[in-house]
Order: sequence, then C-alpha cells, then structure tokens
Amino acid sequence: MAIFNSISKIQYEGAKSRNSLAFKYYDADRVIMGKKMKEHLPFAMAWWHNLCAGGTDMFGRNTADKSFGAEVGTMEHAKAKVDAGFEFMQKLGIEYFCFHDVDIVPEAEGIKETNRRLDEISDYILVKMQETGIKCLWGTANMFSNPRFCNGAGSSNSADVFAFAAAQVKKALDITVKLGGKGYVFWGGREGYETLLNTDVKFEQENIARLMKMAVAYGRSIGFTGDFYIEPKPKEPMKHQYDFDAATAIGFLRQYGLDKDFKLNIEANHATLAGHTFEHDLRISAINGMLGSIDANQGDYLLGWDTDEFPFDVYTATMCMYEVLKAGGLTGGFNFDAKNRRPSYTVEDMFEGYILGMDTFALGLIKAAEIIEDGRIDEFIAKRYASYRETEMGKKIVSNETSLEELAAYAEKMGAPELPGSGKQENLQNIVNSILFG
Ligand code: XLS
Ligand code: CA
Ligand code: CA
Repeated sequence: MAIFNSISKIQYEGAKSRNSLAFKYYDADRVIMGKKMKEHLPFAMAWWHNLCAGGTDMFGRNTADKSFGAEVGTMEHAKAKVDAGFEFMQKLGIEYFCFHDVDIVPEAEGIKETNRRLDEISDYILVKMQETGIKCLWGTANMFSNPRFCNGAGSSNSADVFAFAAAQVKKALDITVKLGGKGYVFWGGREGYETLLNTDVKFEQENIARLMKMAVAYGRSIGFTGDFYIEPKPKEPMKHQYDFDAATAIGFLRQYGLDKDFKLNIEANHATLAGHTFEHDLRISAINGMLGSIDANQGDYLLGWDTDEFPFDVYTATMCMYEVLKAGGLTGGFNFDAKNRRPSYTVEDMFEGYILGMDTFALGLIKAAEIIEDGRIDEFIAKRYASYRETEMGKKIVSNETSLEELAAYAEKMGAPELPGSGKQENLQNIVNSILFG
C-alpha cells in the first residue's frame, strides 16, 4: 500500500527548475571524475529521524505524524514504517538505509521478546530489500535512550547494564549481518561522564574497549566482513564524551588494538561541536586510514547543540567532497542523520529535506572536482613545502638523516632564516569563491 500518494518519483530537472520536488543538481548518472554521481554519493536514509521522529523537543510534543496509518508502538506500525521507508527511498533514488535496533521495532519488557520482534521485522525488511535492490549501509544498537543506560553502556558502573548492552550489540550485529550491512556503528552518546567525583575514567574506557573487542570477535565469527565504526561526538547528552573527536577516537582505537577493525563515521554536526570544521575531522580520519563513512548533516553556529539539520551549506559540502575525493572515496556512504525543523511537519517537507541534502552534496561534489581539476590549490600546497624536496638540508630532514647537532651547526652558519613565504590564504579563498560562483 502506497503511503506517499501525493509524491511521485523525484527527477533531476536542472538548476533552473522551479519544481520544489525535483533535483536541481543531483543527477544520479552524471559522470564526475570518471565515476557516476550515485557512486560518489552512496546516500542513506536514517531510519530514526525520517520514520520515527515527529519533532518532539524539550518544550513540546510531535508536530509531524509518523504513524503511517498504524497504531504507534505496535508491530503493525513497525511494518508501516518499513513500507513508508522503502517507498520514500525508491521515490528519491536512495540506495541505502541505516538503523538502530529500537528504530525498527518497539522495545519489549524483556530482551527475548525484543529480539523475536527484530527477527520478524528483519524478515520483512529483507523481502523489501530483495524487491527493490535497496541495501543496508550500517546498523547499530541504541544504548542511550533507555533509562538503564543513564550511566552509559560499555562505560556503565553496573555489570548487569554492561551485559544487557552486550546482548543488544550481539543482536544488532546479527540483524546487520542478516541484512548485509556494510558497517556497524558505535556512537557512545552516554559513554562519558558528568563529574570526576563519581567516575573512574580509566576503568570506564577499558570496559568500552572490552565491549568493542567482544563485538569484533563475535562479528567476525558470524561472517561480518565490513567495518566497525566509532562515531565521535564531544558532548551531548553527556558533558564529557570519551569519543570527543576523530583524533581522540583514533588514539583510543590504537591504544586498545582495535584500529584494524574500526574506522570512523564522521558527522558534520559533531565535528563542529568539537570546535573543528567538518573537513578537519575528515582529514584527520583520512590521513590515518580511518575515513569510513559520513553522517551528512549540519549544525547551527548560533546554537551550541546538535541540531542535525539537512545540509545546505555548499561551501562546507564542497570542502567535504574535496576530502572524500582526495581520500579516494568512502568505503561507507553518506547517511542523512538529519531531521526537518519542527515547524516543517508535512510529507512534502520530508522529501524536500532529502532533496536539499542530496542537491547540496551533489553541488559540493561538482565544485570539489572543479577545484581539483583547476589544480591551483594542490600546486600551491606542493610549492609551500618545496624546501623539503629541493634543498639538501630539507631532504636530510625528511629522510631522517640529520640530528639536532647538525641542524644547530647549520643554523649557526645561516644566522637566521628568511620568512617562510606567504600563506596566501586570501588568494586561495578567492580561487575557491571564483570556482564556486564563477
Ligand atoms: C547522535 C548520533 C546518533 C548516531 C547513531 O547524535 O548522531 O544518531 O548517529 O547512534
Ligand atoms: Ca550521527
Ligand atoms: Ca547528531
């Protein structure tokens, strides 16, 4: 049964189109730098925002109706969400989805019944996947909403809560593998603390690593060949979150020997909450071989929290796609972990949010490719470090063939170096603007 009857398949109509239910830039088969747009941009629908969240905030209840004709909290509703989700993805040409365990079924009193429901719904999802060719990008377990996780999951002070979290991870991995998911995410929303007065930070971090190691061992034992991901976020809901940013998560993964099985899922809004640009966290991940997947959204610089907006900032999307192209693409994809603003509560708004996000990233891809093909930025960066390639002492430094003593003698002879050369930031920003708007 169709749910979005008023909406037909979203087509590419070009930048001049005034049709709000058409793509202006996302042209799935257009080839950019030798690859189709849809291959550069494996977009995914986030089950939780799109099919579950109705706009509730701290001050008010839902504005959007996400019942899809069924009674909320029942398995009929869970199935209606599957129907709605697949129709939605098909109409937008989105080929992947991401889910938490509790997004796809209502949680029961005990885990045994929740797991039975997960088996039932995943059978239903699997049939839809086979019918449509739509795939699973990643799965995860929600270990932050239920009150039992108020002190974290892997980092909980309670061994029973740890055990329950482990059971959820096990089942979420089963379902992810059953649905052929490419990745499995750990977002440690409550893996952190409020005050050191009640917290053993070292112990908590060791326990998180224990949970992750068990997940890797179990996942590999049931044939999961994809990547595990940590999704860094510095704060919210906790004051201090252990996976603060890409650099912190990479250090953690290396410390506990998890770096071969894990990569990072970088969310734009989380990077900016950590005081970085989105592209900074992408670069840090990429240079460490850990850029896995992206949660494509954006925050609001005037608000200090995680607003999960649909991305519309073309400049940032361009910088993101520049990083992704330079890194040779993603093994994961672009999950729209984004929601409509609360006053945007209609079905059209749901589609227009995704159209906005997909067009923004398509435009970012087009412009990033132009920056790379233009070559001036790359050329400038290469020139900026030329002294390490072109001078004797520079070559010795990078080949590790010198010492402090030799460098000190060299400096003494030199007296003082010239200034290092202009960084030409404004010049480079002009180049980017001329490519974006020229
Ligand atoms: C919340 C996170 C969450 C993860 C998945 O801020 O973005 O939605 O992506 O648990
Ligand atoms: Ca996210
Ligand atoms: Ca977020």
